Amino acid sequence: MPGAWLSADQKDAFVRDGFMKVSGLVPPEIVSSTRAAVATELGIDDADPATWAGKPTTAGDAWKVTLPCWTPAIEAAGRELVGPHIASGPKISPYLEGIGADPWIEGYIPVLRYPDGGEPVFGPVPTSYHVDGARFVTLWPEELYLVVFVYLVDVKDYGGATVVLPGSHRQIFEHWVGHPEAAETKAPELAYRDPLPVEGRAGDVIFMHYLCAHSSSANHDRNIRYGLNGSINVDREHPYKRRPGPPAADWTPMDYTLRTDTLNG
Ligand SMILES: O=C(O)CCC(=O)C(=O)O
Repeated sequence: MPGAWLSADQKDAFVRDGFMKVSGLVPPEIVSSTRAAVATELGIDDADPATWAGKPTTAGDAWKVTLPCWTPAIEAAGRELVGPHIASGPKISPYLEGIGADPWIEGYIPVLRYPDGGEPVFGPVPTSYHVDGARFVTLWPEELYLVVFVYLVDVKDYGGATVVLPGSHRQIFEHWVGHPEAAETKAPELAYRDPLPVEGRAGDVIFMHYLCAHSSSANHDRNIRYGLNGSINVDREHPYKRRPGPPAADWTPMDYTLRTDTLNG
């Protein structure tokens, strides 16, 4: 049923802030079995820090155990943000491509933040932010629509939360629209709103606009922050169509974020 997964407030938040968090898209038993499967793949015992030493932060090889977390509800919620046409099946992981591995994956790349020690307080505030882009960063959505980041454990603001710059998607769009060749992974230096560490519960899903600047952050909790990085991609058979002029009744939240009628000049 259209509109079944996201509230009007969540869609408004996506348009305004460039990200929002949704609960209930992945069944709890799948969240915990996937966390356990990622740990097993990496030879990690959550109760034994000695087994964490030397383990990767970005665990590309472990993508195979993540597919159960790619649920129909996640795709349905994604369609509510970008419209009916999204890519299905295997996707190219820019991360795996970048390290010269077989880049085709289904599901997600696990991203772990190991405890850094220190007081249970958020900080240091990241100083460098990026947009994921896919294989190349583009002003208009050519490959990537949404970053889909799933927490597999409860995450406090100080516990390795993903940090976003609210509103950056629109600022970056406006900044690059006059010179799209400038688009790159590193977020441009602009007067952003304050960085926001996104707290969440196990199973929460953060949907980020493809131009939403974000960063990882230090983990001052005692447990490993398990996250999954996936994406909703453009269906090549149905490329994104730009929407000129003022909003129309059939505009998606994504269309609103890319409106051009309010641009200065
Ligand atoms: O680990 C995180 O919280 C964010 C990771 C990140 O920046 C990314 O996956 O692009």
